[in-house]
Amino acid sequence: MTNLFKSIPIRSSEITPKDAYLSRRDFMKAAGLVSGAALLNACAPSAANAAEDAESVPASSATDELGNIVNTYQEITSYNNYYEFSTNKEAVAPLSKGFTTAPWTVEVGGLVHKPKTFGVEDLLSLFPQEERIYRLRCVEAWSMVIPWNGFSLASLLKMVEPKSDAKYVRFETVFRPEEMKGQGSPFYPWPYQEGLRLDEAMNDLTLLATGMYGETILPQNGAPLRLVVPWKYGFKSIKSIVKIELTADRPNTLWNTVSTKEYGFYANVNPEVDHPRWSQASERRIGDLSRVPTLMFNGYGEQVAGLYEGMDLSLQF
Ligand SMILES: Nc1nc2c(c(=O)[nH]1)N[C@H]1C(S)=C(S)[C@@H](COP(=O)(O)O)O[C@H]1N2
Ligand SMILES: [Mo]
Repeated sequence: MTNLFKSIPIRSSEITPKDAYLSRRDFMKAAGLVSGAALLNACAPSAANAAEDAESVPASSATDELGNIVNTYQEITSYNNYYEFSTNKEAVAPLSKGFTTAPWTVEVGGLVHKPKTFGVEDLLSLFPQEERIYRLRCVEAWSMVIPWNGFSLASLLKMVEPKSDAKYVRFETVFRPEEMKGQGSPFYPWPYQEGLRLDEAMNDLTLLATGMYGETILPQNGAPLRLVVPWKYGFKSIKSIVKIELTADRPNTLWNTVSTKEYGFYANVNPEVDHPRWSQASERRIGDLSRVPTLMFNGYGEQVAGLYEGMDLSLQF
C-alpha cells in the first residue's frame, strides 16, 4: 500500500451522482437482471412491491441503510486492491481475467469437531444466498458501497462446530504464482492471510461473498469466495479463500507482518485514529469528487461496538 492515491480515478466533473445512479440502472437492464429487488435495501418498505422492470426501481432503493447509493458495477469491478495480481488498481481486472476459479475447495479445520473440505458449489447449495449492501472503507481512505451476495460466515462455522478452545479464525488466500504474478514479489509474505477473533467472525455482519450485483463474483473481487467485514478496513476482507482454520492463538496477517504499526490486527474503521502517514477522518467515495466524514466502525457501531467493550480503541493492535 505504498503507491497511495497515485491512480485514483476522478470522475469528470459533469457527471453527478444522479448520473451514476442512472448508469447503474442501465447496467441492470443490460445485464438482464429481472428485478431491482435483489438490490433493495432490506429496510426499504417498498421492497416487496418492487416492479419487475429495473427502470421502475425507485431512486431510494439501491442504497445502503444510510441512504448511500451503491457504486456502479463498472466501478466495483475495475478499481481493485488485489496484490496477488498487481499493486495497480486498474491493472487487477485485466490481469485476473480468466483466473481459474473452478474447481475450488475450501478447507475448514483446526479447532473444530467436524473439519470438512467444501466445494464452492456445496457452499452455494448448503447456505441460502443473501443480498447485503455494505460500505467498504479501504485503509487508504477511499470507499465504495457494494451490493454483495453471500452467506454469513457464522452459518459455516456453526456447521463445523468450533471447540471450546477456539478463539480466533485464520483465513488464507490461494497460492498460485503461475496465475498470480504478484505472488512472485519478494516484498510480501505470501500467501495472503488474515484473521478475526471468533466473536467477530460469528457476528451476523461478517459475510462470505460469492456474488456481487446479483452476478457471480468476478476474479478481481475475490472469486469464488471472499470475506467481507464491513466495519473493518478493507484489507481484512481477504479474497479467494482456500483455507479457514480455527485457532487458540491470534493468527499472523500479511499486512501486520509487512508493517505492524500501520496495519493492526483489529483494524476497525476509526476516524479518530490516523494512519501513521495520513488522516482517517474522512474518505473519498469512488465516483464522487468531495470527501465525506468517516464513521466510527464504518457506521456499523450499533451491531459491533459491544465486541470491543473495555478495549482501548485508540490502539488498533
Ligand atoms: N488476497 C487478497 N485479499 C485482499 C487484498 C489483496 O491484495 N489480496 N486487498 C484487500 C484490500 S486492501 C481491499 S480495500 C479489498 C478490496 O476489495 P475490492 O477490490 O473487492 O473492492 O480487498 C482486500 N482483500
Ligand atoms: Mo484496502
